Amino acid sequence: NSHEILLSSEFQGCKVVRFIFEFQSKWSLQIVVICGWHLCCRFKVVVGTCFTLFLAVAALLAAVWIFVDSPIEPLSFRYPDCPSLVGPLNLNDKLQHAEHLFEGKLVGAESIATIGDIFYTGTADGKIIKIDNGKLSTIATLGTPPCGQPEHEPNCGRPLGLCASALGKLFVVDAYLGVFEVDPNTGETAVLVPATLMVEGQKFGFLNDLTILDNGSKIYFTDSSSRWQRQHNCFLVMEGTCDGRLLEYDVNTKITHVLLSGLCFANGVELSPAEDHILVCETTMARIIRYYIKGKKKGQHEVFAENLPGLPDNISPSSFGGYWVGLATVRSREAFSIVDLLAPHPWLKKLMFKVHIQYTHSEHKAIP
Ligand SMILES: [Ca+2]
Repeated sequence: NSHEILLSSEFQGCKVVRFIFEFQSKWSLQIVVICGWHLCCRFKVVVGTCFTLFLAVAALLAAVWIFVDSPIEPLSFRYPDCPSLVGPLNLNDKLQHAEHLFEGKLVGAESIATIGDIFYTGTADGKIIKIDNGKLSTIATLGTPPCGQPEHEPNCGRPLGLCASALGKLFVVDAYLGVFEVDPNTGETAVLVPATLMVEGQKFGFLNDLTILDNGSKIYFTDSSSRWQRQHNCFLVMEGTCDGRLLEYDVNTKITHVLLSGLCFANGVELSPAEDHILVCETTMARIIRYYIKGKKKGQHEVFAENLPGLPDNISPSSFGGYWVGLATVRSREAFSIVDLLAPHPWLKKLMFKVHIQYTHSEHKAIP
């Protein structure tokens, strides 16, 4: 793959520019653009050059559009108008003053579980880390090395969601490998739901987060998509695929059921304090869904919070009776929001991703 722009040359005051583009090592395209004498006279050389460049870029984009396959098949949708960052959403700098713990030592820590005063988290290099009295130690790894690069993730594993039960057991969902119970002291691991399991006819692609009943009898977890893996989370958001699921694993029967399907990037999941419903962050749609597991509405779901000022990731209960929700990007009326701009224009998203893969020479494919 190569792309080359041969420099322009002057000919009687006119610009002659030749562009050569090669696509996928199969096709090449040559464009010779001549800014004619009369054009030079009327708009001067600088305008002529701009026009030439505009033509060249347009031709290049047209060639990319024709010859490069799009890795995504985006859907068209619209968000509600972005919320205004006023009142409780007023910008502040509180997080800028947060203390940075273990800087550079915990790369990609996504979720935190606590048992007593001990913290547990999972890192980008596939480790489950114990943080005891300020000391870090690796208690378990779920996959096999090498680790550390995005392309290693499918084998190395990426422990994304961690949750401790009231009985002091530690549970981990790995984006690529499945749902595990991990002994918080010895690090011994046992797989509860392998990622290879097909549940109700659909495979797992991107396991994300989990929560567990206080009595430890049921684990609720999310699969963000069966089409895109974690390393392609950006592709999942941009495509707008809605094949995410909320699932329930019965610890006693060892059976996994689907509670909710058709979610657009199912992400963080959390039980309510009364354990009568579950909240699921639907990242792509900037909203949170409530699914009832008890009471009159058992089995039903509804929107709990919508048009969030960003795309929600994980969710945890706060000590005030509400929830903390991490937002992966900002959506606001006061600033430019790329996800809102692109959502109704699938062709524009396709073009961007075609250019991206053409210029990075990267292989990004959905799960077959
Ligand atoms: Ca997450």
